[in-house]
Amino acid sequence: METATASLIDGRQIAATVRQEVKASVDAWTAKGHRAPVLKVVLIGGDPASASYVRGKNRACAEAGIESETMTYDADLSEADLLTLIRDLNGDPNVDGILIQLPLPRHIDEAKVLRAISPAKDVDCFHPENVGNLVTGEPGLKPATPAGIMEMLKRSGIETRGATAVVIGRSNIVGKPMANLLVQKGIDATVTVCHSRTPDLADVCRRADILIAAIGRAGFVTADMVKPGAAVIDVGINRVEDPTRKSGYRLVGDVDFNAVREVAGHITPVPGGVGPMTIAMLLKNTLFAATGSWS
Ligand code: BQF
Repeated sequence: METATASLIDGRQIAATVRQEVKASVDAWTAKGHRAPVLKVVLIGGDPASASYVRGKNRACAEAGIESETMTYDADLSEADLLTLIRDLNGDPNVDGILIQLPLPRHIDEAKVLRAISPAKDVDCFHPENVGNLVTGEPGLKPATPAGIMEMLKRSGIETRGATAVVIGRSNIVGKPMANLLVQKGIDATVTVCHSRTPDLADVCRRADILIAAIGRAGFVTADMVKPGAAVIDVGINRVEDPTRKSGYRLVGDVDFNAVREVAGHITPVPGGVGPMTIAMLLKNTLFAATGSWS
């Protein structure tokens, strides 16, 4: 039997549109005589993936007219010195946004560091005050990956109202804030959060009109876990060995893409899906931190 293939949600394309919109807003802001928005990125240690993410963020900022400066430190930077640096950036009126690139070295207490960032400059939205505002539905900064997914759903015409949404993964960065955004008034999805201890996970997933995979395991979501016609959003970025690539690896998501695309109605690719939206929403958050407006 012939089966329809899912339509691809092109994250690169949607992100490019968002980035253009941010650029237009930045241009309007500076045309009124304000300085350009300024983002400070703190990169600690030599993790190549982190360095590459930071380069991507800096490039995206430059294209949108946002000034970004990366402050690079050795992995042995002390927690006390990092806290001092954050306090200096908090008090600097020429800094709008502060981003501490994660993960941090093991000797640094991540929660303590993220609490030290001024909520008004917290463009990753990890400060408890911003997390609280997200949960209660107050306006403000939103975590970039879940906000990017909301933007993708909206701009792809995927109905959330009355939809059953299943989020696989309960991280503070993706799963928990994602579930909170989906249940907000006006979005109106009915949300289930699954994790490694969830019984009958496949059965739960099969009820989803919107299935969000943020597990961190390559190809975890298989075709039998997907309701026909569902929108499948793949947050995973996993390295798998691939001797045909000159790097020796390729990136795959948490979804078995080739099998699931035969069942789903909409699907995001990896790369080129959620990842570019994360960067676009970081720009949007920096615009908001600088101007107090989303546009
Ligand atoms: C794409 C991240 C895990 C741990 C720390 C575009 C990004 C990724 C993929 C990117 C991520 C993941 C970032 C693509 C930022 C997303 O084309 O598919 C962009 O730069 N990301 C990060 O800063 O830290 C992480 C994932």
